[in-house]
Amino acid sequence: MPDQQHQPDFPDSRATITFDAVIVGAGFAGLYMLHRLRNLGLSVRVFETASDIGGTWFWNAYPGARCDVESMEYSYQFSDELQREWEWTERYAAQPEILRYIHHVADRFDLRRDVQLNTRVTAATYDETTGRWLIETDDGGRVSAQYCVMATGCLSARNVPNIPGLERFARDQYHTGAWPHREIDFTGRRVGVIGTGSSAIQSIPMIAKQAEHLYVFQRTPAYSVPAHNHLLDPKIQARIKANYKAFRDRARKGRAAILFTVGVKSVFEVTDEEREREFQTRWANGGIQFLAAYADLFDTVEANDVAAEFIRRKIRETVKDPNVAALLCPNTIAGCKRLCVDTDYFATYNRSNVTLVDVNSSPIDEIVPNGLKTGGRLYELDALVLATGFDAMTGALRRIDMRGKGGYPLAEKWADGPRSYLGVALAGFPNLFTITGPGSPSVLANMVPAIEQHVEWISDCIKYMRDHGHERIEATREAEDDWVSHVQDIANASVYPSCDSWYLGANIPGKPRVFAPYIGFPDYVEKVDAIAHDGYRGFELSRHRETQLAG
Ligand code: NA7
Repeated sequence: MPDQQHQPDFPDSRATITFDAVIVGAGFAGLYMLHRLRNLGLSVRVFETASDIGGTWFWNAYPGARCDVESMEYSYQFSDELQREWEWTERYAAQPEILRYIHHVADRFDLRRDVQLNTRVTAATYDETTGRWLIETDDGGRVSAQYCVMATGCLSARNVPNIPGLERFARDQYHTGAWPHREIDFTGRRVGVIGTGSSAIQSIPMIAKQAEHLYVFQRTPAYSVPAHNHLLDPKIQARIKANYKAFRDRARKGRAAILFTVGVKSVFEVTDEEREREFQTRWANGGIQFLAAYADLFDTVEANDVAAEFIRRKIRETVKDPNVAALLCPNTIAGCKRLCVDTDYFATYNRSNVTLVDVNSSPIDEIVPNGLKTGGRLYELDALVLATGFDAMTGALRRIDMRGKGGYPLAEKWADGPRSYLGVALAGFPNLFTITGPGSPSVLANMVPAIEQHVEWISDCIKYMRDHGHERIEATREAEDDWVSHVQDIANASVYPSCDSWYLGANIPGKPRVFAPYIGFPDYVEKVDAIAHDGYRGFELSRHRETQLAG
């Protein structure tokens, strides 16, 4: 792990210090935003809860954590020198390597000196008299800024399940989304993992290799395809770098801003043999491109089920015990929850030290100091791993006491689900920007290009404001309403809303069921660029004084 070097001393935080911009979060989004705003000549402070930079890639340090987008595509492209000089070692980078990369970027662009670590933003309030945001932090600090940029991440607010007795577990307990930055050795220990989403699917094979016994408590099985990860051939890397820009441009044209071949035919248009060959080839290649085999796999349940059945067949072929295989076979829409990418996940259930426990037919009764009770049995555990996911897309923002004009709380604005204009701005919250907010492609796209696109759009917007003498920007209510409907219309034309997923908030009890991300990265980019080109259509821009006089 990189050490925490170069952390500057910040002056006494109890006085209200002023900045042009405050950025919340120092992951991929916050760091690049800092770089861009600094280049515009703005004074900027970044607040980061964690003890180091890296965001998602700092927190998710669990065994086996790895990106499901290929390394050559999962990095910044704003600097050609940067993208050429960094050498990735594997097809899919593991968490430590991505974190090393983020540290490299921070060093290269001297970003650390404006990042205040170990500081959680607790409140952000818009002050209409000054036209500035007041940001409060958990160390009692207060800063004021003209712009507030939320770079808080889509999967950063951990979901700790409400299981009776959880807090009484007396042995080691971990959440995959807050994994300690030290070696955790499960050798000789009885370990329980709750959850079978992507984090569990990556960590289970690794934990199983060490544990005396591993119990996996599964409520809903997940679809997963093999990664077929391997070392990156330096020759292939050099070939891509020789024309990196063209490679990136091609990727940005893809629906998810990822470069893979997308089938143009319907899954029903081809013969059984042709379809089998195509699925087998994609399975052998590995990765999420599997579900791009045919054009209609996300359009209808029937089409999707053809691909889903192929995955189920692979599970049955891999897992020797037919009862365990049956439990591992999902029966929902494939890809409706993000498709998992694994290394030896299903084969891990053939190990004699791994037991799959179904907590769907018989839910977890309670956690007791020495284990977990379900189905009338106590599973004694030395360590418990919560791989229970996140309050996605909105959780990190809602956990901050955010108030817009007239003290209007975000919690109230989003009481029936997230509302945003372009996933980047909120009506009633002037000069506040959200990077990869709800209503933008974000988690349905390759996150790094999605982040870069937002950061550049926001910094271009701030530059435009400065060049034109505007001090204040706010999305109009009408534009926001239209955008919210547009996002839902696109989602409703797909199979996505038909099954429970964190895209819909369905994993969090009581959360309104609203599909949060925008489907289709290229369409999105075209739309938001046109809006900027039209002088920020759907926004009101003004000098602060003008607004006050008008009000
Ligand atoms: P996910 O995909 O939200 O998975 C969380 C898992 O935890 C999922 O299997 C849940 O079952 C399970 N869960 C949550 N609460 C409970 C309770 N109370 N009892 C039993 N099981 C529970 O989170 P991940 O961290 O794996 O992945 C998130 C994203 O990160 C992923 O999509 C990638 O993009 C990277 P459920 O399905 O709700 O029945």
